[in-house]
Amino acid sequence: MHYRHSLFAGALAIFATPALAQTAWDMPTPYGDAVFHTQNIIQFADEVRDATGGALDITVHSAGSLFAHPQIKDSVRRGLAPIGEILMSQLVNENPVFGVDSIPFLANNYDEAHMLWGASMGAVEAALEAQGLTLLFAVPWPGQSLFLNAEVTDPADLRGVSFRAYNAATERMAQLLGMTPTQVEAGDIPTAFSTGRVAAMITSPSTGVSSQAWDFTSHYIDVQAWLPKNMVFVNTAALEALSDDEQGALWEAAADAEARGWEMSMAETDTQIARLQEAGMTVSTPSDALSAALAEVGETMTAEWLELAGPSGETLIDSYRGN
Ligand code: PCA
Repeated sequence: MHYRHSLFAGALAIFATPALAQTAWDMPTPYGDAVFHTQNIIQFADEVRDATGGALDITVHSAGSLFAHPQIKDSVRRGLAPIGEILMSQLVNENPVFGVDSIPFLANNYDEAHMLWGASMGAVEAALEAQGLTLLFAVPWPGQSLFLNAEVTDPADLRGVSFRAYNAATERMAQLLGMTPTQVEAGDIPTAFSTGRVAAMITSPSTGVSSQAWDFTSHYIDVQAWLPKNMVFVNTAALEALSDDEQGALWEAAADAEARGWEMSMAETDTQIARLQEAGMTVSTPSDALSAALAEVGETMTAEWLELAGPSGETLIDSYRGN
């Protein structure tokens, strides 16, 4: 009797503790812990935890450890995870607006990337909203540049090279340059090179450093052709199940993470190029012939995107260029 009574008292004490109102969220993300996007998100989760006194506790599962990158969006849509991060252009097949940040030379510096985001954010939000998802924030990678095994000044030397792609746009770019593309997730880059599946890639100096590109490529050509974004989004029903205070804390931490992420990205561009050079890579600017070939690819891909996106795409590009 006495024993049962004390158990009951213990249960009452537990129910009286406010910590029981805790919400634990698992957050799948695609990239490794050393990547600035992941570090930014870990800080975001810390800020949400602090601001809510531990009531909203987000655990970051990086490097595709909870869901693989191609599964993260649907996992959040279906409520298997309440929140997640992906490369936005991964969804271009659903809606062209998701891929507007991956067209070569449409917006290839931070000011232009920011203006393009201003012109496209509303359409991205609406496309997510239609799936029961709410956009929290987006952060660009540094400019995308070439990693090669030899010095290339003549674009004809790219023909036939096996090329690591990470979305539809990088695949299309490779085709237009006569290369052979293969889709490879960032975490699999070193293996794809070491097993000979690919011999070249275009990515940020950040991903060059996190994949230790100097182990399998010798030349970095600084083209900085576009700044693709990662986006963080939440299942709208899960968001609405939070208290008003928790929702407020989440939005405030998201705004901070967006501002901090853009700063981190800008700061990374030069420091990570320097690290590639320190590790022994030859860093150069593109030859005139290579620049011209890449610019032509950019024009072709802009036209193709406009055709795919139709009148709303045209309005978006006009509003971006009018900025
Ligand atoms: N890194 C990611 C996407 C863009 C980037 O800079 C990758 O290479 O997969």
